[in-house]
Amino acid sequence: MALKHLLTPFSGFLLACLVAFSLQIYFSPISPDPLHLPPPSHLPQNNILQKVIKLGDGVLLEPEDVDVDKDGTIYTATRDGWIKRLHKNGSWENWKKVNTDTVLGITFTKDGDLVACDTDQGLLKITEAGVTVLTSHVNGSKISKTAEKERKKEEENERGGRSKNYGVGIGVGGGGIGVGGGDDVIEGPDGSLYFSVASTKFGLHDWYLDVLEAKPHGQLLKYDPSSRETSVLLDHLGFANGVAVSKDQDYLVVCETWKCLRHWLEGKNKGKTEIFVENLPGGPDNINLAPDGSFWIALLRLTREGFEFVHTSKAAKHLVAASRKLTELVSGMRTEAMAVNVAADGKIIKKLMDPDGSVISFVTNALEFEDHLYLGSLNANFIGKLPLKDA
Ligand SMILES: *[C@@H]1O[C@H](CO)[C@@H](O)[C@H](O)[C@H]1NC(C)=O
Ligand SMILES: *[C@@H]1O[C@H](CO)[C@@H](O)[C@H](O)[C@H]1NC(C)=O
Ligand SMILES: [Ca+2]
Repeated sequence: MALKHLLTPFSGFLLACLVAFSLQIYFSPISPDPLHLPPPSHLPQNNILQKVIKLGDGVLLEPEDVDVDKDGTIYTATRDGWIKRLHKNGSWENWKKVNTDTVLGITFTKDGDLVACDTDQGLLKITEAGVTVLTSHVNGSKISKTAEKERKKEEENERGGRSKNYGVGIGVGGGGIGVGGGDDVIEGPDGSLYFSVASTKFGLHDWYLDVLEAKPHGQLLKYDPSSRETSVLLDHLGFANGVAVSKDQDYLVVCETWKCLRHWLEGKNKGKTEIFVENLPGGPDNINLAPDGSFWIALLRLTREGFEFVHTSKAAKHLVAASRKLTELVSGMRTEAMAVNVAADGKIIKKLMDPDGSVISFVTNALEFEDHLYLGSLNANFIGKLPLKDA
């Protein structure tokens, strides 16, 4: 009798748990696969990135990418919707208003125009005259398919009184935005613009869900300025991000989860794609060609120490995906900064770190210019400037 009394509430509780868990999987925003983490890096830890000088401290809201024009003026896109630039005399200028917090990668073309990836609108051209959209569609459909979906979802959530935002603190805007409109861009030798789409499924605020889902939703697109057409060059990439062109302009490099691919633009292998570097000790963000022909790649620590198990368990992924707090607990971007220098043969030469993120973390870009490294970050209100003699 006593046992029966005990058992009923207990089994009821178990049943409730089971139902709740099944429902959670049923309504889960992700359909996850296991993510195989890279082997531990053999390069020693260091704190070289803690030596950065802070440029524009407090003026620059989460500057993701950095580029330099012919005159040595430094440009970045910030989360308050500006393209800001640093003149040689040390003064910052709010150069052009883009009115969106979703501009990530920027690059200068040989003609001196600034091209920017807006994850919401597509590829933008920014000149003294103003801002124009170069392309927003690929193969007849909107590049940033997620943008509209996200906005609708968020509106519904707000109406329902439960606003979900899985983004790990990126952006100040409230609107849902897609990483689908472009992440990083580079001009090829023939004037084509090559740009990456990190995820055709999840938005910028939801990008950690793409990490958890671990399915290859990324693409490399090509915009041909003469025909004004955009095509898919590479499909099914895992969170496609940084794009760069080699010193001899004979190949381009596009980065995805833990590795970068080399796609030949010229020569006997033209059109072929192969692995350039793999087993990177973090998730690659932007990549930039260095003056000596090597590359600098910013690496993200995707997982906080001790939470690696989440990537191998579907149940844990569903659980984490259901709560923004858990997502923040698991994600490691704000706990560390890392950049690597990779030779033209794909060998990792050097690793620079802020191992506890105490000075800079979430470094998304490393650009070498005049013997310094310029570091963008989605968790800083400055650009880090590191004298390379200290590296
Ligand atoms: C710095 O240079 C820019 C561009 O030439 C100029 O507009 C600005 O007024 C200068 N600022 C100072 C403080 O000299
Ligand atoms: C582009 O669209 C056509 C027609 O809808 C389709 O057959 C083709 O597979 C698409 N190509 C890509 C790369 O999506
Ligand atoms: Ca990027």
